[in-house]
Amino acid sequence: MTLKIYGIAASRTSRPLWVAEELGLVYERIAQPYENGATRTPQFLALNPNGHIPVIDDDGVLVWESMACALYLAGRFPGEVQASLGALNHAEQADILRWSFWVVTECEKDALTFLMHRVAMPEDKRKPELAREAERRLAPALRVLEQHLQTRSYVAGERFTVADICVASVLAWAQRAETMAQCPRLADWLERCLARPAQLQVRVMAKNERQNPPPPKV
Ligand SMILES: N[C@@H](CCC(=O)N[C@@H](CS)C(=O)NCC(=O)O)C(=O)O
Repeated sequence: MTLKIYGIAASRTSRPLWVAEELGLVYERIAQPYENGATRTPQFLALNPNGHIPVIDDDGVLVWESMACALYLAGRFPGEVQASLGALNHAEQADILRWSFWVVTECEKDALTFLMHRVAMPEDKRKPELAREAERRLAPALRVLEQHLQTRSYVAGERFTVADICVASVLAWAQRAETMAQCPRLADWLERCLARPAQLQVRVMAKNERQNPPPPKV
């Protein structure tokens, strides 16, 4: 059965989609929106009882939580050795795990608040003080990654891996934070990640869906 990825691209579904596009996987994309309770139907809750996208259905193996989805696909479809997004040894595995968990626990909430209140919401709804506070809390974490990248080109070493996808997909929300300008290695790494053809492909999907919003599927 074909691998299924549920979720619109302009959401955390972009994480497993980015992995799938990098690996050239054959998959069916079910562009399930999430607004207006679309993920709270009994049918959708049977896929993910939390009522969130993304969800992956790999021949009956259901995976939710976007980072778990990304890590799952990278491990499940290792591809050619050099093109593999997953770990090739235990040291890489350690980096992939710790940085993926790190970005969710140390950065995601503040990066999202920053994005919403500095960039994404209509100006009259933004609360600049929330963006400032989020940016202030985010700064030490960004410096930690800046330090890590002093001696390597990618999060887990010299090879682009799923760790870069997990971390970049969150830090892209904070790309306009002032601390980025003080973290040249981090800014350069983020730019390289976001310029990858697979990531551009996901952004095209998101743009198309913004122009033609898909109806709920499940
Ligand atoms: N921690 C979860 C969060 C998922 C999440 O909040 N997804 C949003 C879209 S980005 C959603 O489905 N919201 C709809 C809802 O909660 O009703 C993950 O990373 O997958």
